[in-house]
Amino acid sequence: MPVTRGFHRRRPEPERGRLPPGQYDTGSSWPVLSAEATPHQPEESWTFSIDGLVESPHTWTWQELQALPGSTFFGDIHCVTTWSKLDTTFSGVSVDDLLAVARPDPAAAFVMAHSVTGYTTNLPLADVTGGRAWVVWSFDGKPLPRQHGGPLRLLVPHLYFWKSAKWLSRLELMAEDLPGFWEQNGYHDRGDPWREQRYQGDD
Ligand SMILES: Nc1nc2c(c(=O)[nH]1)N[C@H]1C(S)=C(S)[C@@H](COP(=O)(O)O)O[C@H]1N2
Ligand SMILES: [Mo]
Repeated sequence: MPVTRGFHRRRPEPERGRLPPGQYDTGSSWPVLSAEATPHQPEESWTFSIDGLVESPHTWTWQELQALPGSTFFGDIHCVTTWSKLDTTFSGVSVDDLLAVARPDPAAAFVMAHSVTGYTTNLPLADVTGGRAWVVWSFDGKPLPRQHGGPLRLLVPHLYFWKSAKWLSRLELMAEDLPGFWEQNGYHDRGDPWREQRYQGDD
């Protein structure tokens, strides 16, 4: 029963409740999980676009992104392979601010995030709005390392980390849900770590 859960159990680690079910704290390490080779396109030629079902498709250059009002996330990230990393700090711009420029069509309900490498991942539009998603280029105040998605990655920390596409080039707004790379390979469409939505068929 949820009400009595933990009542008879000792909880030595004070922060235990911060870990979603089945996750462990990876501490100061940060595993690299990449399906592709790390791309090395320079920042100066990087562009990021929002297109698809929007009123005003828009492409930002690297310099234009840096000039936007900044936004910082401080909190935890959770990989489906069961590591979580606590107290991370990522900075960039909030997806809300980018969408305010592109103006989603009322029919838009899903997003496909595209990496320059061809990696894709799908998300409900509602999961990248409301101050819960960022396009980031710095970690702990330093440029985001290449192997972790630098120069630019998506950050959607309330979902499993495969939704946070590295080397982000594009958010495509869609009316219908289409599976991205891992979702076509058996992973869950939404991927909420607190509900342990790891694989297709999980709740
Ligand atoms: N382009 C791209 N983005 C990606 C991935 C990938 O393989 N390619 N892996 C995803 C997965 S499964 C995780 S857990 C995180 C890993 O990010 P990290 O390598 O910075 O820890 O990136 C996600 N974004
Ligand atoms: Mo992952």
